[in-house]
Amino acid sequence: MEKIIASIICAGLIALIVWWFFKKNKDVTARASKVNGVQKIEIEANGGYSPRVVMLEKGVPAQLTITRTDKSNCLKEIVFSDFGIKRTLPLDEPVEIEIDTSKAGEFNYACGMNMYFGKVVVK
Ligand SMILES: [Cu+2]
Repeated sequence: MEKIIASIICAGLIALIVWWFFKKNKDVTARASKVNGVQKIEIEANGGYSPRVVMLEKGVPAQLTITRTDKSNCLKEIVFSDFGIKRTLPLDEPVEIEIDTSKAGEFNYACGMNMYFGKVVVK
């Protein structure tokens, strides 16, 4: 009897870990969706970036819409150093940023203080 109970608890724990991992993973990486030939994706800046990693298709125009909902000033600026982009994110106001997808690669972005990071992957 004890063994059965132990097995059930064990299976439950594994299910919980798997569920948590997938849930978390889903929040971290997202693929942009195409609207009229433009890849679009929304990113929320709140204690970090969500999704943190954005997958883009090479050669298709891309636009990120970033909204800062975090009242702290840490995420006030966003910097895409590879693209020479530095933008201010006003609180609760969506800011559109065009990303050059002509070259494949992984391009990091960060808050103005280099504390929070995200990544754009062009494939
Ligand atoms: Cu910061």
